[in-house]
Amino acid sequence: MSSIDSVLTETRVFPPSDAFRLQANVSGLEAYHTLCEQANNDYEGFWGQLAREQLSWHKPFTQVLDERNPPFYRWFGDGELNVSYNCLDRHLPLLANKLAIIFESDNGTVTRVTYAELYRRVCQFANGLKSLGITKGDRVVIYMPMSIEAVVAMQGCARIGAIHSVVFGGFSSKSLQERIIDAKARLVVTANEGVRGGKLVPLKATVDEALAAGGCDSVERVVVYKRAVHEDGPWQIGRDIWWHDLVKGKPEHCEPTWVNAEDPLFILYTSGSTGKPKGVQHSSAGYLLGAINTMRWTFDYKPADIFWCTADVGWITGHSYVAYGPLAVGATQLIFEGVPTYPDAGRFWQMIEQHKVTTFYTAPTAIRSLIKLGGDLPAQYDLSSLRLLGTVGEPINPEAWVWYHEKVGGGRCPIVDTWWQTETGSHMITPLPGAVATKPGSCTLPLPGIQADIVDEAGFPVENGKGGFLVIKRPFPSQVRTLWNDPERFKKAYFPEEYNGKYYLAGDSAHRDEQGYFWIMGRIDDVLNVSGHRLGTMEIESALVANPLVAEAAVVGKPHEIKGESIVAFVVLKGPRPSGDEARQIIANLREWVGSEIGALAKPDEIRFGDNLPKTRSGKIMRRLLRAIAKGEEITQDVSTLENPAILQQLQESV
Ligand code: 6R9
Repeated sequence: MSSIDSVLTETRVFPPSDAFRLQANVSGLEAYHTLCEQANNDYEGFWGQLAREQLSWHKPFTQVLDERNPPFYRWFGDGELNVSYNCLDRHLPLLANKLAIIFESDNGTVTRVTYAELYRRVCQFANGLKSLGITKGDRVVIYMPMSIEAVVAMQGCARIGAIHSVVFGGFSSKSLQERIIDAKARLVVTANEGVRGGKLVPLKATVDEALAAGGCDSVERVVVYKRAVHEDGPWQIGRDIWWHDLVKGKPEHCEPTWVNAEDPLFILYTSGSTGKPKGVQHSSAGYLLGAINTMRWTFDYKPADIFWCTADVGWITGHSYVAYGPLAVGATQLIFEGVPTYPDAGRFWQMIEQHKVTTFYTAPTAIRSLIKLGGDLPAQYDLSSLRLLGTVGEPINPEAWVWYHEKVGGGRCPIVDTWWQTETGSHMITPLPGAVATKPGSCTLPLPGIQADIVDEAGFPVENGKGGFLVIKRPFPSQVRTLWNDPERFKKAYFPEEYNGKYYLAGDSAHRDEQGYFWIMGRIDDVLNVSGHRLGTMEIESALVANPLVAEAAVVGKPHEIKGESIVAFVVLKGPRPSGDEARQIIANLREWVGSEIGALAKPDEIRFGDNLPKTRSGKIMRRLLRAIAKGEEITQDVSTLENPAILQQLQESV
């Protein structure tokens, strides 16, 4: 379904309606071009002005961009501010009683929190952190369910200058342990449990397991939010502390710790093409500026909006468009604990109706699964409050786009297909909904000030219609600053020598059409995109090989109707190649194994056994052949360099 061909032949164009354009923050194509020109003519002036207008500074900056030590760029480098102050305090004079968060739990209970109340909660939690000795620059790992508390924990860290690293609640204890060790976290914030789709997620137990597995000596305390459903598990006196005990009696004000613009706000681990996850480090000021600009540009933010981004705070989308962006502009946002298909596939639509959501932002994989499970369900709800729709995470298939546009958006809401990454911090290529005509499947044009291009191996721009590597040619405020503990890897991974270390290499391939619209084709590295989540093939392979039965493994992606890509693993066992019931049993065990090594989202959908893997004479696994085999395609490629051609047939027959 997610075929590149269908994208290539897409010709439908949807210009913004007059009604939308006339009220838009950036109104009309000319306004967009004017902004782009301003940025091109005076790059620093453009960003500097935005940073002065959109951020509240404790100490104003005098220098916009410092490029003396590429690719370690600094933005607004002598300024001081506090991100939590920008998300809370500065709204209080006018918006104290405005709703900041409408939280809906898995079973439908709704909790509403105003800006004044959120401010109190963040301050109390920040004071709690201080009472545990956490100070500026300390790392705090957050392993939480979707909740008001998750946002409070992130904002609380920001308030005192502590660096958070949120780990998605679906990750295993092993993945959690790895991240805690790499970040040398002093504190872990978790919940006793999470609830998703009526099922309990044992978060605290997973933290216990991670910490017991060793190497986590840096962790002094574990703060546990009671999402009380169940009996409490084991408790380590002296280490574990209940959230409610921590904040009890703490002052409701906490002076923000002023930090340098470049001080890290957070680290977020993401998959790269080699085994270890990359600790993407973001700045304070530049990052927040990206989130604010895109709330205004891409989401056309208006004070009366009810904004809903369905992403979990464990991903970058949940950082920029749940924990920071909406609060920084003073929006009212909906936060949802559960899953789109519980109690049925009408849950999202029911919630949009109930809370009168105006701006809805979700992933293509969710849209595809909701089409499949209940394509007619949106019609049963009143979705007339919606005015803007968005997608993120992977290319959206034109047919899913059109369904979203018609069935959810009533043909009236623009769709912003936002291309960006953990590393870019905020949207890079996306329509401005009141300015740029959309085409189903295209993320359209770069935002003002974003110098995106498509180049060949040597760094020369490719002509329209030709595929190439997506790069960003100039530094921008919200970009990744470095990889935690690994500046060398940062340089190598993102600023290759082929481009004189100047261009940011996104790791995606793309092409442009005759109007200059960008169409993302997929990753160029060994990274899979499963349900909009990045997974390194190496990570999964390493997990498989860590199993005592496994000698060798190669993992590839295969197009999947709902998940975008599914995971196919080719495995060589140390013992003889199994068949029948024995093979089925080992497959089940290996899937569980990967689930516990990395997390359920990394479990291979398919595992095939071979006596060997197709390799070149120099011993390199020929992944393109494995990809073809996984798709059931005939092998037309040249296999003459293969050391063991006979293996191909065996793997093809091993379904
Ligand atoms: C925000 C996020 C980044 C990778 C990126 C690309 C894919 C994201 C996309 C898209 C096509 C879009 N991707 N948005 N592909 N169209 N609108 O998803 O960050 O988890 O780091 O993934 O996701 O391949 O390189 P992250």
